Amino acid sequence: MGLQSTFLAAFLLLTCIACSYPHLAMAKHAGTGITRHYTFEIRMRNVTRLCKTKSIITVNGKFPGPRIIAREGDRLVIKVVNHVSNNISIHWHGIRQLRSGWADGPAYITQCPIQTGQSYVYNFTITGQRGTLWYHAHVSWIRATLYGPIIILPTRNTSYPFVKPYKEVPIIFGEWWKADTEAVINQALQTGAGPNNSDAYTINGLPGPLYNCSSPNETFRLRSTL
Ligand SMILES: *[C@@H]1O[C@H](CO)[C@@H](O)[C@H](O)[C@H]1NC(C)=O
Ligand SMILES: *[C@@H]1O[C@H](CO)[C@@H](O)[C@H](O)[C@H]1NC(C)=O
Ligand SMILES: *[C@@H]1O[C@H](CO)[C@@H](O)[C@H](O)[C@H]1NC(C)=O
Ligand SMILES: *[C@@H]1O[C@H](CO)[C@@H](O)[C@H](O)[C@H]1NC(C)=O
Ligand SMILES: *[C@@H]1O[C@H](CO)[C@@H](O)[C@H](O)[C@H]1NC(C)=O
Ligand SMILES: *[C@@H]1O[C@H](CO)[C@@H](O)[C@H](O)[C@H]1NC(C)=O
Ligand SMILES: *[C@@H]1O[C@H](CO)[C@@H](O)[C@H](O)[C@H]1NC(C)=O
Ligand SMILES: [Cu+2]
Repeated sequence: MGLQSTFLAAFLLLTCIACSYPHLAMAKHAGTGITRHYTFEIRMRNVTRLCKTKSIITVNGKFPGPRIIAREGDRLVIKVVNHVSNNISIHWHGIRQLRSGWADGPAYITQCPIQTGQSYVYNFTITGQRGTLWYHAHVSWIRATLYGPIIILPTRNTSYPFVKPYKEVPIIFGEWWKADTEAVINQALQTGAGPNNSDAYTINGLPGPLYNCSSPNETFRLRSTL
């Protein structure tokens, strides 16, 4: 399963939460929210997975990237500063950009990518949506390491249409390549063959315990305290 199909699966999984409750879209309070500011410094960081260390592109040195938390009706103002040598843009995946298409993120579609040393301010409101979405880079395969959750809470005094869960943990599926992911996609584009398979599937950036060389503190665990 390639990167694209995995993200597609995650996309379907996550967006179903939104599409199952179309009536909620009516319960919006556009313009009643607050403005939440974030700064994303795009930086390299060395990360070890499967016994191999490599340099990856991250948001603020975090992998996965930091959580964005907002309420339905809020405005998000996210300044992205590019400190790496690659061009960058970030897609706020699943957010309906209502009259803010230039904040959507796909490079060369709705914006030029952010070049090295440059910054761009994404400015948009969240209207008629709640649940968990995610953001990821939208140039080449940089999204292999640059991604993180967007948590949209209901407006105050509004509940989700289900019983309050015991615990809420954002879960993001991904894939890990020991090789440089830009080299993987460039080779595929040059040869016309499919890109090399990843070396591991990941949950929140960590492989499971069954791969060779999955050290205990570098594998995903979800503990229950019930
Ligand atoms: C990653 O490690 C290499 C080799 O040790 C080092 O040269 C480089 O500066 C490190 N990069 C970062 C971002 O720490
Ligand atoms: C970065 O973006 C600029 C402007 O679109 C483009 O001219 C340049 O070729 C891009 N660089 C890479 C490495 O893709
Ligand atoms: C974000 O967009 C709103 C509406 O267009 C505008 O009033 C506000 O000044 C913008 N904020 C920034 C930081 O660009
Ligand atoms: C939420 O409910 C509490 C208690 O009923 C009330 O005091 C508060 O004003 C409400 N807040 C909003 C934003 O409606
Ligand atoms: C892809 O896999 C082939 C076969 O294992 C290997 O020779 C090649 O170096 C890999 N490409 C990259 C970019 O890692
Ligand atoms: C782990 O390594 C051993 C020895 O190289 C190999 O036989 C086995 O298939 C590997 N297991 C996985 C899950 O990659
Ligand atoms: C796991 O433990 C090793 C040895 O203490 C440490 O070097 C490494 O950074 C840790 N990895 C994580 C992801 O915390
Ligand atoms: Cu996307």
